[in-house]
Amino acid sequence: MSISKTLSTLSAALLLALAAGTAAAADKVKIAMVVKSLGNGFFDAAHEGGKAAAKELGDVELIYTGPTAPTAEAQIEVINSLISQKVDALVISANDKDALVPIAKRAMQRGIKVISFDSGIAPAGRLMQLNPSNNALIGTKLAEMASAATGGAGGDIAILSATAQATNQNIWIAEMKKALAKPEFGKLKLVNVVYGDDQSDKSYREALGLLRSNPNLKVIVAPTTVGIVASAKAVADEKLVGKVYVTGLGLPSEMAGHVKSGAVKSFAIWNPIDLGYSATRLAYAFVKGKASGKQGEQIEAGRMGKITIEGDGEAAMAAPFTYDASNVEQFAKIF
Ligand code: RAM
Repeated sequence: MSISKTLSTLSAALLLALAAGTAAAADKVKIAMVVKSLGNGFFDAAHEGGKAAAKELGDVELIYTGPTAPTAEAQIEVINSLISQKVDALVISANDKDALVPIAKRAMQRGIKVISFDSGIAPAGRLMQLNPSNNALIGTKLAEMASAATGGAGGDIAILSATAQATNQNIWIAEMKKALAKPEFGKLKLVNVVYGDDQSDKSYREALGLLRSNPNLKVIVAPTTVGIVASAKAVADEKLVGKVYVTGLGLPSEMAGHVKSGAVKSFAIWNPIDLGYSATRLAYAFVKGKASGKQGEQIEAGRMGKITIEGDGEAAMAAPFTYDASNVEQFAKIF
């Protein structure tokens, strides 16, 4: 075979391979996971789960994205661009349940399946919401851990949350307040709620503010993985370990050192990898016409089994798991 013939055979083969590659990409189900903000370890773990689901399904292209700061405005911009890219599904952790409704509706009008997970969009703007756990259970858990941190003695407690608009934190705080109204938590007094916006530096400054303006503070409860780390750091830096305890929702990988230092006795979380995995699986089922979001529906979610849609188009995963000095190191290797 002449050199030129060999070359043209080669380039023809190359073109065929390229064409096949493009076709395969075009046939793929495009699922975009839009998180509250990038650079948050919790969402990195959810992304891991999403990638595992995409790999198992085989025909999924997973796009992982979100704004740099957790605002609804920035998230709307991201979603707008995903609509232009003609994704098949959006899996959103919302920075504001109401502000995202119009853009989510626009996406749905164009045939894009929109579901929310972690932090929900209001029912009009999504086909379903996947909660990591039962909301009341999370609220009670937060109150229980705060009480345990005081050794049952009670005293002043404060909450350091994410953004003031975060759907999930606001629901959990409301549920925690309901729990605190019960006689068994009568010795705990909630003195303040502040917002660190899921930014490490702002959360740290807010935690310092709480410590300095409440000299009798016994516990900071941070129902956010960003806020809990910043609070523990503030307690350590202010040399208040043993006097003020931090608890809330955190990642074992980010909390192990603070449990060791004594700033944190216990904290809780669910598996964020499973959450991202399930949300991706659910989005796929909607795209494939295997789910509609109606109450009672059971949706196939791979290794997580079937997920059942309850009232308001919501579904919930497992109970939060508690971590302390006895198990935090072991789980720190996973998430
Ligand atoms: C932060 C985010 C997320 C929340 C966790 C517990 O990472 O606010 O939405 O679910 O904390």
